[in-house]
Amino acid sequence: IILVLGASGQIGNELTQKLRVLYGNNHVIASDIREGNKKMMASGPFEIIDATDKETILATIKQHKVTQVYLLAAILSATAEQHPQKAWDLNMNSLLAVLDLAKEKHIKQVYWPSSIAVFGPNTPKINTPQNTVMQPSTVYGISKVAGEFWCNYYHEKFGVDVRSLRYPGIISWNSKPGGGTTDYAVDIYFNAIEKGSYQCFLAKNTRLPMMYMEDAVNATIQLMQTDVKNIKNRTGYNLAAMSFTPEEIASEIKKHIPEFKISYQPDFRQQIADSWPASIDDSEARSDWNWQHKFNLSTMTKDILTNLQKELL
Ligand code: VAH
Repeated sequence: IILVLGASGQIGNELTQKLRVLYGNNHVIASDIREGNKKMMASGPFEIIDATDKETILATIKQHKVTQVYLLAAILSATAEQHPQKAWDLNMNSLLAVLDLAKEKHIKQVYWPSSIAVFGPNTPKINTPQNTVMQPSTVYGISKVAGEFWCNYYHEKFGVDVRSLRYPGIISWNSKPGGGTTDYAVDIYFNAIEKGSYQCFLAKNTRLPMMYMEDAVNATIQLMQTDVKNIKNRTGYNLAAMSFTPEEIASEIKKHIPEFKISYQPDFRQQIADSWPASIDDSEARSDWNWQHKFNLSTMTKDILTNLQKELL
């Protein structure tokens, strides 16, 4: 039985749906601090759980005989800059609670998402390697670096089977993100369909590593299903698919919506984006457990616009 903490979030929502398809609706307990969307609430068991509340998580584990926990509850980069203490508390205390439950043998396996936000301004920006300088300049990035080392510590010291991926920016049409810096690449599609224009909060040449949600969800499940002997990294595997700028995604959209207009109004999130790599080397994930992305900018754009046109029009 799987428990997803943070199931109402951008990744948690899609991950829960995919896990339910694979394992059966009643084998995946969804939970979050607030209810999920209609589809989530109708497709299987849901519980209101504060991901930092170890006792409640333990009670749920016992009640449903949970063996795996996916911890997707977090405060993302932009919101974390506005509420540093809250972000640190949620991002760290939820991880430590779940790692302790695994150390105490209440669960067998943990998934915890890291991020390319672990890298900072003095990290090599092109094809950033798996092992390199990590001096994040954001609260979110600090919490992710700390989290990576806690995961590795619990694995080395207590044998906890915790697995982690450094997600790039993740783009979805089905669930809206909240509080991220890469969210412009989600908002742009909704605006292109609904308004035919978009004011981008990052500068036009801001290149960032990005990935379609379907690839991110598949990578997560693939990592959790791979034989333990293939896992050589217990901090967080670099994971990549593509890199693009706002200008490039806008011109891809114009191939489908020729009259689409974009303008640029960088805000405080520009500084966050500028501290991150432009592209990521994920060769270790590809060699250790056969990771392979499927979507690039043009196939992702086609898939999103087709789905949104069905949904919104
Ligand atoms: C954010 N989507 O923007 C997240 C992610 C690398 C970006 O960590 O904060």
